Amino acid sequence: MSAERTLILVKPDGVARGLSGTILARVEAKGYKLVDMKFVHATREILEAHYAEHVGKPFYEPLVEFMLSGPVVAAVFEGERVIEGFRSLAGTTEPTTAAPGTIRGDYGRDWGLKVQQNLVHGSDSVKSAEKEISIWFG
Ligand code: D4T
Repeated sequence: MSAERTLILVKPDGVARGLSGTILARVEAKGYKLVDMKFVHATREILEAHYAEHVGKPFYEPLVEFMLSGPVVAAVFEGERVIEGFRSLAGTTEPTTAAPGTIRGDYGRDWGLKVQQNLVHGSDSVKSAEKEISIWFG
């Protein structure tokens, strides 16, 4: 059986704030293995595929604009239960209330915008991970 993999993005706010290295270091320090990585400026096409489940929601267009606002780091990490483990490390969606000790809890805040700028993305299931790794890495 092959090891579980997840797609992690350091979103444009994380890159712009100089937190890419810190964020990736925390994932590595937890013990997950970095197996692929690239610095990339997303396209609308990539984001439409990546965020297909959110089309039509009020934050969808602001989310796409935000994700197009600068480069992201796309990374694939591997390890037993890495999907669940990274989401626990990232913290909940809203950085205001994400637990201290998590990436979003420690480095994120609400900036009063139409979309939460919450530093990272992590796949939420094996199926999403497979789809997202193929979207970002082909
Ligand atoms: P991602 O997908 O980026 O890892 O974040 P989450 O799994 O925590 O959140 P999500 O997919 O539900 O939402 C994607 C993205 O949209 C922003 N968002 C979300 C927002 O600004 N307002 C909202 O009410 C929701 C649900 C934040 C993350």
